[in-house]
Amino acid sequence: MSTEQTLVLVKPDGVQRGLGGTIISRLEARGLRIVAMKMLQVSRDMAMKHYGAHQGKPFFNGLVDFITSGPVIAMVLEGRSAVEMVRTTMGVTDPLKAQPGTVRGDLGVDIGRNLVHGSDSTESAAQEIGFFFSPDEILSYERDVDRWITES
Ligand code: IDP
Ligand code: MG
Repeated sequence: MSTEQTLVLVKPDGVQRGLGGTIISRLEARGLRIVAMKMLQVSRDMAMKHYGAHQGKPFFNGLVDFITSGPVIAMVLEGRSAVEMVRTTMGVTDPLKAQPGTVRGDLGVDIGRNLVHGSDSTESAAQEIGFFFSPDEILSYERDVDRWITES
């Protein structure tokens, strides 16, 4: 039950479909605090690093093409159990199998166009945050509302 940081990307399909605000709203509404955010176009080099664990899989080249195909919105979100909070709010990888009520389950249909990325562990979050943000881009602040989101 500790405070964590996680990396979230609204992928190029989310930006193109005008779903950036919707996706960010759903995460904010769960109480997560945005501590860094920017828009950028991911380079192939960055994509290979970010998705390094998938190198060699049949979908890897398509995944790199996709994630570099247009601007993304990158964010660091912070909060209690932030990694799991983001993963459950996103839904499972394949939108067809994702539960209604999740971003992917409500808004997606294709595993190769699943709208959003969220780190899968605190270890990968630390690594991915380092790919996308320098330490001085990550803010540290509290909100009065935080005491209404978690008991302690
Ligand atoms: P995750 O995004 O839910 O963590 P991962 O297994 O880490 O899912 O896969 C990374 C990304 O690779 C997925 O979000 C999706 O965009 C893409 N991907 C994964 N499996 C497939 C597949 O079977 N076909 C096409 N793309 C895939
Ligand atoms: Mg993953």
